[in-house]
Formats: sequence, structure tokens, C-alpha cells
Amino acid sequence: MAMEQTWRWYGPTDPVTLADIRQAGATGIVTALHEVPIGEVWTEEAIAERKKHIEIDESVFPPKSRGLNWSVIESIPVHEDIKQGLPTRDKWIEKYKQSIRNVGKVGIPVLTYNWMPVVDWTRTNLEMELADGAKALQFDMSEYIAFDLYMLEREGAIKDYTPQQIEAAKRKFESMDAQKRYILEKNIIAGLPGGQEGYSIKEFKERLSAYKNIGPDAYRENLKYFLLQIVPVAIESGVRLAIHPDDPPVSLFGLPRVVSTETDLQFIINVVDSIYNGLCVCTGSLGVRPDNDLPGIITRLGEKINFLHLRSTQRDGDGSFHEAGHLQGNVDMYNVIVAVLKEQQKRSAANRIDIEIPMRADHGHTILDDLRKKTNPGYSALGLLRGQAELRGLELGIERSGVIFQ
Ligand code: DNO
Repeated sequence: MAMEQTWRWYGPTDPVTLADIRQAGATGIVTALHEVPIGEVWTEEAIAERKKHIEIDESVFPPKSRGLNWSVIESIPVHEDIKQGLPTRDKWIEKYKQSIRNVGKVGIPVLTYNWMPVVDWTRTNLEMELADGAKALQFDMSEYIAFDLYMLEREGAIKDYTPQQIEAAKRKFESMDAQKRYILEKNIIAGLPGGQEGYSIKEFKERLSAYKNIGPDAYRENLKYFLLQIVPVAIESGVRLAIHPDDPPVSLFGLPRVVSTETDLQFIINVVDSIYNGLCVCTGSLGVRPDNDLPGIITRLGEKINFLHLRSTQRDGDGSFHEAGHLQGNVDMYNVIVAVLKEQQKRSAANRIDIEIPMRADHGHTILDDLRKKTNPGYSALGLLRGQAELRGLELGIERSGVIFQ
């Protein structure tokens, strides 16, 4: 039984169209109502209207099915007051619950969210040139530290780094001209596509200061509080939650991060033991840490996986990494897919309703014609098409080889 092939679509303004996605071989759409302000309720009408747009082509008469369905929401972002555990959080949690109920009414089965404070996924360079001329997303530790120390000038930041790291960051900073510094700032804090918000340096500093007294333990408790409130609603509504791991899976800017390791994931699923309180396993995010054993995580926590982001990262030393080809880099994609298919077999034997786990190829390289186009970083069509095709081929090979029955 194959995984469900999905594709992230950024909505009607995405340069990659629904027709393109169909041709790429995906049947599931992953998207969000990006226009709804963070924290506000997603209304049943707005969700239903977007679903209809995705699934039915009304530009022809009579309207016809596009052969796609909206199978995963990515994401409904969590309001900062909830993450910070402010007294106002209950008001925002009520709104989140209402969104879950509305998602359930319209019938979208999986809802992705993340618990990263202030910043969502973070990269320093969106155009790292690879040996074959393709471009990849990169997180360069020295650039990140250079930004933190010399551009943001975060109070106390110096304590977070070793003398060697500081020296390397200083050299990096001195080698950059004003344009390079501007781009670095933009990449880090202006917000990547699908991320939560963009900030100016001043706003960013204000956001960071709200976390001054919130360490990892308190931050984890805030997550627990949130889950205890929303999981029962997700169960009632038939919506399977999928928390996305931290990307990268380490603390940035002194902020707490609590969705980075297997122990973190275990904590989350233990809060309420239900398939509705599940995970989005992003192999590229978790794979940045050598202590995350991906096939092992999938085998041990498999029952709770509601969504998969399949991609690979290459560690470049010192916490730096770049996005590798989907079958290259540090992620053992063969054993990842073997573990996923074994999990699906178990689900099938248990007659579960969610046997085919939705997967999408994540973060492709920018290649071919897309190098001359304006694209969403990591989400240009051709690189993802290559990744999706490679993953699909690997999956078929594994299935046919019978290895999952051994
Ligand atoms: C980046 C994405 C993230 C992800 C959110 C989930 O490519 O993986 O932006 O959508 O963190 O809430």
C-alpha cells in the first residue's frame, strides 16, 4: 500500500498551479488559508470555498473534478499568547478550537501546526549554489551567529557561543557588504513562505524579549496546556493533529525549542494518547541532528504519524547544513520509507481509517527553467517534481522487493 502523494500549494497566487500539481502525480493538496490573520477563526464557509476551488474546476462547463482533494492543512499557526502562556491564551485557544471544529465539518482529515516560538523555519541563504548549478536552501551557522551578534546585537548573545564560533562569525560579518547583510537579515526575519510572520529588527527584539523568562520546561508546559484543551476537540471533530518539528531542531536566539528530539516527540504524544494527537515527521528537520535516528523514530512512534515531509539535509559541520537531494545527504531515505511502509502494513492489519499516510516531497532544489523564474524558496515546481518522482520510485522498488514483509 503506497503513501498518499501530496503537494504543498500556497493558494491561488502560487506560481505552481493546481493543474501543474496534478501532472506531478500528486492527488492530495496541502494548503492553508494564508489570508486569515494568526489566531483568528477559520470559518466553515471559507474552508469549504477553498476546498471547492481545489477539488472542482469551475472554469469549464459543466464544472469537472480536478482529481485532487484537500487532504492536509499546513498550517493553522498558533497565536503567540498561547505559546507564551499569557492570561489571554484561553481566548485564543477557544478560537483555535472553533477552527478545528470547522475543519472537521468540512471534512479535512489532517491539521499541521508547529510550536516554534517567534520564528518558523529558518535559513540564512536561499540560493546556495551546488556543484551542478542547482540552488539549495542553506543554514550557515557563522552567518546566523553574525546576524545574532552584529546585526541584531541581542543582549547576552555572546554567552551562547564559543570563542571559535565568535571569531568565525566576525570574519563572516566583515566579509559581507551592505547588500549581503540586508539579504541575510531578510532571509532570517522577514519570514519564509508559509512561515508565520515577518519582522523588522525592532519588532523582532520585542518578540524575543517576551521569552526572557520562558525556559524549555515552562515552554513545554504551555504546549501541554494547549494540547489538553485542543486534542479532545480534535477527537470530537475527526481531525488528526500533526505537530511539525523545529527547523532547525536547536535553540535559536536563546529561544526555547521543545519539538526537536525523539524525547520531545514522546512527551507530546504522551500528553493525550490518541491518534488525533499526532506528528508530522519532517525527515529534513529532525535529520539535522545526528542523534535523531529517523527510521527508529518512525518505527517507535509510527502509530502517531499523521503526515510526512520527506527531504534530506546535509550536515556541513558546526551546526551548518544545506538541503540535499531527496535521496542524498544524511537522511537514510531507503530505511525511512521501509519503516513507513511497515507502519502502514500494521495499520492495515488493525483496520485503521488512516492507512495511507500523506507524504510530500519537501524543499526541492531550484533547477532548470525555475532558475529563471520567480519561485517560492524551496517550493519551485521542477525541484519538487524531481524529489517526488525519486521518492515515488524508491517506494515502488521497496514495495515490489518484498522487503517490508520480512
Ligand atoms: C517549511 C515548512 C514549515 C511548516 C510549519 C508547520 O517548509 O515545513 O513552514 O509548514 O512549520 O507549521
